[in-house]
Amino acid sequence: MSSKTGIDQLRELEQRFDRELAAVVDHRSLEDIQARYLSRKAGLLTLQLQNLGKLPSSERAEFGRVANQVKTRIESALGLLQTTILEREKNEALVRETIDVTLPGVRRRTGHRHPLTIVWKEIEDIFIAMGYSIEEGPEVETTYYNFDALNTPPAHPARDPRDTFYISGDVVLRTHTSPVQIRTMEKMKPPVRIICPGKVFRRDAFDPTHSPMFHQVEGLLVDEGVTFSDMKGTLERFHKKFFGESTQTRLRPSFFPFTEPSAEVDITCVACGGTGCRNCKGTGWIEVMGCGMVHKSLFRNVGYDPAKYTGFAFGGGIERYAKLRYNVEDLQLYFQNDMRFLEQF
Ligand code: 2NM
Repeated sequence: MSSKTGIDQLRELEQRFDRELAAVVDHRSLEDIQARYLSRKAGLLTLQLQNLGKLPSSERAEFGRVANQVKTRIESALGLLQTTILEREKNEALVRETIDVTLPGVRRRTGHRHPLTIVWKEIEDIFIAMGYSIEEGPEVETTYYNFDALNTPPAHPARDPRDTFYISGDVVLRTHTSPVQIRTMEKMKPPVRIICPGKVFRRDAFDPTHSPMFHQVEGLLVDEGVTFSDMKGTLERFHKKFFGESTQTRLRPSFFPFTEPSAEVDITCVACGGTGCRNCKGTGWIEVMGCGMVHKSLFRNVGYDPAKYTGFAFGGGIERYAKLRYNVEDLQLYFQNDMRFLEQF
């Protein structure tokens, strides 16, 4: 190979490099051309430089000089372009990735408790503070736990399939949470202090005052020497905690199969404080729950000695307490899950 040809090839390579350099637009194509010409193993210029050893010694100096010139040109052209490209790409990235920190954020809608759950937990907390514990049980019950053990006679109207959901002849959807209290008494000896909240089912069509499913809280306290006045004091304390210290509680005689004596529980009207208004139909009182001294036959059914123990029980609807707390009349609102309603609590 003559040095003329070798130097010509160097010059051709240089021109080819200039053409290809013009097509370099980003760091990727820059890295490509860098490798193509300068790669230590297979770069086009590197290969040319290997020709040096094949030249006659008289021509080596000239070839070497031109080769160095070309190499320096290529390296500095690439270095210059690299600075330009990196700078441009950095600026492009800055523009592309700019975040306007003054834009309003995406508002996350956080959930919260359902109004019935708020009231449910509040009732639980008041009784927990008085030493009660929470007991829950099955929503599908046998007629034994839902009726028989609770002293409800075989012909009692509550057993009518038009009022109670029957799964089979002796299995029902519980109509109250009292079966949980029977189950608890079967499990533990007195003293018993429990609250049983949960879903209950009655065969009613949905309307503003009825629902086939609603919620109850029932309470039970059994020990030696428990009296009717213990019951009244407990319910009074509960209502003062829930509705405010000025709330009064009164009992009126009533009847339930599972308690004797039994009473309806009224509180002074939450709207007028007892003076009489539309809310309480002018009476000053609002009925909130039922209560009574646990019937001896229940104690016999669970193996407690009725001569040794007495107890009181009470039960009320969570929806009723929610209605009085939030002044929401229409029962259906609690179950339709309309966000416009739920968001208000
Ligand atoms: C009421 C009214 C009166 C009651 C009775 C029992 C128990 F523990 F004997 F099973 N639980 N709840 C009861 C008593 C419920 O609701 C209106």
